[in-house]
Amino acid sequence: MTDTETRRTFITRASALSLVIPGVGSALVACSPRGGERAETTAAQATAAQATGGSHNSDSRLDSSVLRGRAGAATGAPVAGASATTYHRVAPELPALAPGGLQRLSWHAREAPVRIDDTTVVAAWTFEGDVPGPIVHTRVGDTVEFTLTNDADIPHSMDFHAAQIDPKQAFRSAVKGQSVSFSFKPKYAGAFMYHCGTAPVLMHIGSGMFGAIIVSPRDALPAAKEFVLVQNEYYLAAPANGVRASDYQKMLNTLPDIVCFNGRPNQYVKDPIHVKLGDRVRFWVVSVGPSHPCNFHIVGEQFDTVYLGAPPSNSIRGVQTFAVAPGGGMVFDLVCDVAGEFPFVNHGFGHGQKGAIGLLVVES
Ligand SMILES: [Cu+2]
Repeated sequence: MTDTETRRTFITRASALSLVIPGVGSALVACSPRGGERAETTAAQATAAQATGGSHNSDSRLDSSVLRGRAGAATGAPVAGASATTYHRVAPELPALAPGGLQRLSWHAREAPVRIDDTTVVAAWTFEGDVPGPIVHTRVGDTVEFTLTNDADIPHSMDFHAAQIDPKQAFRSAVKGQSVSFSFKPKYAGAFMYHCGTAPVLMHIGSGMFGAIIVSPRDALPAAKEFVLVQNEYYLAAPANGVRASDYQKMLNTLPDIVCFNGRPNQYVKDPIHVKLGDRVRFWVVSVGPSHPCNFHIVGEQFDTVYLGAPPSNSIRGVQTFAVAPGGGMVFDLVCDVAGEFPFVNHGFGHGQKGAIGLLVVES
């Protein structure tokens, strides 16, 4: 066995070990206000629903804190046949900009089984059926027109960190069958998080409702091979019918079972990212948490430039490791002038060991 194979085997085994931690409770099906005809929710409707539901909601107008008092219960419901869900690698490449300066997005919030490795299917709450949700790529000053339709039994919402907008209106929750629409023009460039903002936010992010919106500056950055890495944590209950629900008590305790990039532990160790010698490589790194940072580091390399916010401003040079706070994003450039296999890791190694690691292969 080569050194590389040994390292990959160790990493995979170490990650697999983290999956046997026993979970708490079994699946829970949350009750919630039921939506009627598909319709735009209004603030009045939402407020009325909140009043009748008697639920607290700090930053949106409906919530799922109907779960209050059931701490320790797992969230999400096992889905029939979910264990047959197939695995797919999440493409890390930054997608092209939408033409014409307009990005129209019509997404659905729904529950879905997501296979994150050979042994684990998560009963996830999702945007568009996957974890993370789709990568959005826009540009400073362009327009994002967004509609979220909720197909799920509990309320959900959307909070774009790239927007400056009244959150009580735009980020309000929709009940089943209803939609919320809003638009915005990003003011700053950067790697931004999006997530469901329905309370308790911890539960909605922890169950899979997150992703990245990448905002490029008007004046292009140096040409690069560009990739997006979204780091998240999973807090999972014991398997039931081949599926693992999320465990809210574990989320509160902030001791994750898995920490990973783009929703799958070790996926870029199994199937690395390839670039060519001489390439400039740009990682747009978003740490969605819900509770831990990504201490981003590339073994055997140094970052030529790290943009702390709004590239091309706020840059620092010659960096080994930089922490991306939960709820934050940064841009990491390196120039690949050495060939080889370079592990990119969360250098908080308790979390790197749980799956937040991948390989960048620089081909000569
Ligand atoms: Cu949600």
